[in-house]
Amino acid sequence: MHSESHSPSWPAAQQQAISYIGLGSNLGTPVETVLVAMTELAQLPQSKRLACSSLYRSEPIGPGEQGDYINAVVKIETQLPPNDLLSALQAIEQRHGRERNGRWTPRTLDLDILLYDQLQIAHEHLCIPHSQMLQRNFVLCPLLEIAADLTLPDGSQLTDRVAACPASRLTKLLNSTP
Ligand code: A4P
Ligand code: MG
Repeated sequence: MHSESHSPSWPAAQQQAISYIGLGSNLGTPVETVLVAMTELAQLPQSKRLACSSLYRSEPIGPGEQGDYINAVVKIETQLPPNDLLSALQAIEQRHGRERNGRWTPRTLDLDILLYDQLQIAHEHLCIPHSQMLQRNFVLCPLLEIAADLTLPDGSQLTDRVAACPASRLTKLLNSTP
């Protein structure tokens, strides 16, 4: 958990912002974990869950032999400033027994802030838009499902970003929208 104070460039006491959260799991019971995490995202303080993508099975990106991931994206409306939202997401990860064993290693639950309105920040502990999202079809495809007309903070269209994204194995699980 992080204790740094608000950077002056971050929104303080908030109006409503739209944020997209990426969910990923490849340890334990990933489908169940992601579905439970979706219900927990509906209970975030000062927030409302607006949409959930389907669940997707994806090829793991990371070191060594790892199981497939289950990925999804959730849209929320929130009054939490970005750093408070990050803390709330990390608390949910902890409840799911998340252990941090290194970058891109297997995990019970990973929750990433993909987007927060049109905000662009590159802070040591919080980078928005998420630094890897444009290279990951397991992020962009579920995002497209719930935000087809989205314009990204750099002015590009999500549909164009999906078309340009490197292909890796990705399967939508049928009837998996909660
Ligand atoms: N952090 C910075 N920006 C953000 C943000 N926008 N949202 C910081 C959330 N956290 C952010 O994260 C490390 C630190 O990133 C946090 O303390 C936070 O301050 P972490 O969750 O502890 O570590 P990590 O997830 O291993 O690192 P990283 O670099 O965030 O990895 P990613 O990008 O989350 O990738 N393959 C498939 N198929 N599907 C996946 O979901 N996920 C990963 C993890 C790798 N391979 C995958 C998948
Ligand atoms: Mg992460």
